[in-house]
Amino acid sequence: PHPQQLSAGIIGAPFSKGQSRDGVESGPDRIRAAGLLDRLQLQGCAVKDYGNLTFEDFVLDEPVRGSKRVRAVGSANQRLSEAVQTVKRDGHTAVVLGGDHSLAIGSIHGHAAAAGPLSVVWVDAHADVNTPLTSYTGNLHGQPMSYLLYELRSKVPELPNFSWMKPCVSSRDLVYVGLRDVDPAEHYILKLLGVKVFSMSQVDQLGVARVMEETCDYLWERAKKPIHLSFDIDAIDPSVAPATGTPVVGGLSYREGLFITEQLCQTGLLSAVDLVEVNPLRGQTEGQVHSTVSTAVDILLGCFGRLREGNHLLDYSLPEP
Ligand code: EXY
Ligand code: MN
Ligand code: MN
Repeated sequence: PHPQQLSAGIIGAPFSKGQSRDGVESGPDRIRAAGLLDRLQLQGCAVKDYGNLTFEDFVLDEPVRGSKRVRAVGSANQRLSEAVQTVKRDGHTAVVLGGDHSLAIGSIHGHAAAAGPLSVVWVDAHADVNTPLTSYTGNLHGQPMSYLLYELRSKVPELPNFSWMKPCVSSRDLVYVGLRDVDPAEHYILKLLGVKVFSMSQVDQLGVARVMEETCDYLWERAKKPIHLSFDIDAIDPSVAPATGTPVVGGLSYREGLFITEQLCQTGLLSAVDLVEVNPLRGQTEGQVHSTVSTAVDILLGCFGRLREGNHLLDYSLPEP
């Protein structure tokens, strides 16, 4: 689709309690300050900014089965789910600016509640599919997919402030791209469920073009469903996007990252995007922060039709001499 046929509904989700490093809550404002809205509008895309969500504070939020700040994460995601449902019912492609990746729980839940069964493309260095019982760290940002998958329902304990949500994604409708730091239990889960994974090995082997071709073929084998892209900035190599909480060497290049967005946009099925884990406080220099934030902006522009070959508005006409 042409950018002028698209509209973005932007939700800021300045949430950081799915992990332990300060700073990721300033992601939404930094991404806006880098000109996201203006640049989307300049490429012809309609934009509505729904502002930043606010989240409930929990004074007592003791670990549950080793997982940290479960009540805060559950409550924040309930709000986010409702916000995403509103944006989808208003007819926009939803954009969730994180915040940490635990936000995918509410984002994907809300998207599915409004749009029905989804395909999920998860671009990340990590699989984020630990259950509360397999996590080494207790951080919820390493767990969101385990709450969302039907197939893991019986493996996830009941948690406070999570009773509003039910799994809504089938493991056959999930594709990972960019993995390179997967815990043993996560690897076991991915193999057990037969999840489609394009780790960095497959990106090396096949190239990003074949990876995206196979991603789409795989997701469309049964039906063309709306696509939810959950893009963790740490999928991109830390030489380009260092300002993030859990950087891992050997990641996607800037070009591979953009190519993924160009291809997904061209499907015409991209229905919601998360851009998470930008943490300005994790950059060692202002240059590192700038590089990370501008990569995040470019990824989002790619999701809304920006092409590296160039673009022009539909009513463009050459000036007459
Ligand atoms: N697998 C590790 C954990 O469960 O804590 C690391 C997860 C990092 C999650 C990042 C955001 O994608
Ligand atoms: Mn992640
Ligand atoms: Mn990650």
